[in-house]
Amino acid sequence: MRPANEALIVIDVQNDFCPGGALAVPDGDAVVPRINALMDEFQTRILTQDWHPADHGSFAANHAGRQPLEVIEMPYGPQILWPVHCVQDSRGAAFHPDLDVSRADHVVRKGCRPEIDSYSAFFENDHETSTGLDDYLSPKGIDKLTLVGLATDFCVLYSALDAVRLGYAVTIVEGACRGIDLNGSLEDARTTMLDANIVLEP
Ligand code: VGL
Ligand code: ZN
Repeated sequence: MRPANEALIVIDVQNDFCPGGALAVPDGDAVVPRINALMDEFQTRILTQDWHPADHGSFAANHAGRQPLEVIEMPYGPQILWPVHCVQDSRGAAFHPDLDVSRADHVVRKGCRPEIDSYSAFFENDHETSTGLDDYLSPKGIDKLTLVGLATDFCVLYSALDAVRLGYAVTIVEGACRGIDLNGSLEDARTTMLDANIVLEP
């Protein structure tokens, strides 16, 4: 068992990010057995859930004439437009049925406001609006995080970078993550992670 200062953060292991889902990450469901096994090792286990209203601004369908994967300028910076995914209370937003959610200590729902996307488990994409996760972890004396889940090059990456900024020591278990890999974003994400002193484990 890992010491009490460590937590496992499981990012967005939801149906829509798995094969057959609206924003399927190749081989996304393959992370589930490994993540269930990792949950045995940690005393604190957090799940995040992408949780968008139907009128969310990250959906291409909500911008006339726009297609998924086009980039638009939002007040908080560039926004990649996505297919409609993880709509609140939909089957696509539910956790993968084999993920052992019963062992989660806390669930963070993010991307709930129509006007702003949230890749990170800690802050929305304005890098200011908190999800409350840091307020949950730090009073428990947790200062070391292991991140796993979907997608490596988006929500795992941004969560890890914010965690480093907040002062956590961060490890990503690459074997328990899968990426979207848009125009080389997976390799770029690895470089960014290593530059930020994030430990990459196989
Ligand atoms: C994600 C794109 C849009 C993710 C969420 O979980 O990585 N990616 N929403
Ligand atoms: Zn999303």
